[in-house]
Amino acid sequence: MEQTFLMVKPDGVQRNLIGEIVTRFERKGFKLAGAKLMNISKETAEQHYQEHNDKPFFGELVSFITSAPVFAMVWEGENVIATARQMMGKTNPQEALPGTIRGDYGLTVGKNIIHGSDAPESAKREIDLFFNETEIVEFEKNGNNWV
Ligand code: 3AN
Repeated sequence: MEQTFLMVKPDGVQRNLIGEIVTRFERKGFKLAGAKLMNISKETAEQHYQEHNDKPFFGELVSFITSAPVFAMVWEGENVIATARQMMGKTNPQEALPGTIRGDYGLTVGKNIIHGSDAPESAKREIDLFFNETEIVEFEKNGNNWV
């Protein structure tokens, strides 16, 4: 089953949006396979954003993402990579549609609440960067047995 890496960025954590964001993906039907609140080191941040290392905002990006804890997650489900990106909305919250996470809660491109992998290759790379094998849980979900 497809997996993606999603992360509530420091602004989302500080604004108490972890629960809201987790709820959206749970209710959509995706399965949480791993999650942790963590501080990101400068080295990990630079690796994570390696494709932007020639951009003028690279320094800002790294200092923001390392400025306070993030909530890192692995989510699983059919087409989860592309669907999660749709649910996040466009990178610039001013262009993100209402109903999307960035459309509903974001104001600026620098602080846009959430990160999500954009392709299978980046999903694998980012999951491996943030999680070790023991932190990703394989389990059956059969909710009716629990009520
Ligand atoms: P996305 O997060 O939607 O995949 P990317 O990969 O183009 O967007 O950009 C990575 C992150 O870099 C964005 N989440 C955003 O926080 C930041 N970013 C993108 N463009 C700018 C910009 N022009 N100025 C400042 N930060 C930016």
